[in-house]
Amino acid sequence: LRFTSFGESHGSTIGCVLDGFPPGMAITTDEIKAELIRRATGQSRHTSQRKEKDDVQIVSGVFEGVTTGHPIALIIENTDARSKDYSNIAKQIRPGHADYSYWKKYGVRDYRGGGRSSARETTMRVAAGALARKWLKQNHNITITAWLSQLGDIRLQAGDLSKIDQSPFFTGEIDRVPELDLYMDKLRKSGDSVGAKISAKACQVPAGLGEPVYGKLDAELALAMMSINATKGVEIGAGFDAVAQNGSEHRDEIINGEFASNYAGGILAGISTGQDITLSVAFKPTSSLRIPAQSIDTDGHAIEVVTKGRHDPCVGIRATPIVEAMMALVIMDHIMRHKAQIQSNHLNK
Ligand code: EPS
Repeated sequence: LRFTSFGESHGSTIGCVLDGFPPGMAITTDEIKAELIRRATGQSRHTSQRKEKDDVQIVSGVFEGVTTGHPIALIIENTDARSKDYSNIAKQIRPGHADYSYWKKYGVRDYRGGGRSSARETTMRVAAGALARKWLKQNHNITITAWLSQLGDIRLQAGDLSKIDQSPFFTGEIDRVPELDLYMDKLRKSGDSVGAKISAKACQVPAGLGEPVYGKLDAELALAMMSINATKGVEIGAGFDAVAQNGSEHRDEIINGEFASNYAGGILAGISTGQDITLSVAFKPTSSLRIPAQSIDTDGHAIEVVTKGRHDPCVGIRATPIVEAMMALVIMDHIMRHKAQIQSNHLNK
């Protein structure tokens, strides 16, 4: 399975190609849109107020509502970009933003929004992930759920994960939504931003996915998560907590044929064990702020930057469906690779 996206936050269109998807799965734009809405801006007061329709078009790889096995191409028009909001920073570098490293690498400044580095790009990951999630559920009964496990310094338990879509926070601790509302309202008024941690689990994943050295399942999940904009860290299973554990605690004992714990996060030596695959992802605070900051312009002069436009005080909250989508794409890819190697002796005659 190969996935790539194209388009910038303020370009005419964003899109993706998902190549290698198996033929024969029914899919509609409504099913994809149902996932896109979960990630979209403008759904609550706690996100960017940019109002994109996110009307997805399937332009290749689906005929009469069914995947054909050819590359699946999806596109979405950008309908609510306001590039003039960024004219004041046309030559300015926002500290903590891709502005700096893109400028150093390419020497070309596309100041319209975040360009390729914008969370806008993640729309296409969720669109492609909608197909992968459906395929995983339909063919292998695999479900993937992510939730907000930390907002700034507020730590959250998984709670009742059937309720994560009942609030804009993707929290299973639905009783704590007023506390989160209050926190975000205060933050927004201050003009500042904050980070977030998203945790996720994939259930019913069979044992044996992944490769032992190169192409480890955990390495590829980590790569997929790190490729999401604003990601700063990924943990598999116990993650960094494993540092303070003893081996006698961390090893997941097998009692009467059942694992007694899951500190490994469902992956041992790069290969799935059949337990739930668990991971967490750290998202940094958004760097586009109306609070003034010291920086430079593209001529190297010292300046003070103030960013206008519509931004997320915590882009990590909206990352929940993106984490689910990336997890789905990686696990689906590994199922297909596993079958190619392990079941290739049994071709139909
Ligand atoms: C983003 C900045 C804002 C967000 C955008 C992500 O866009 P703009 O530059 O137009 O103000 O609205 O998010 C989306 C449009 C989206 O669909 O996720 C950023 O800098 O990451």
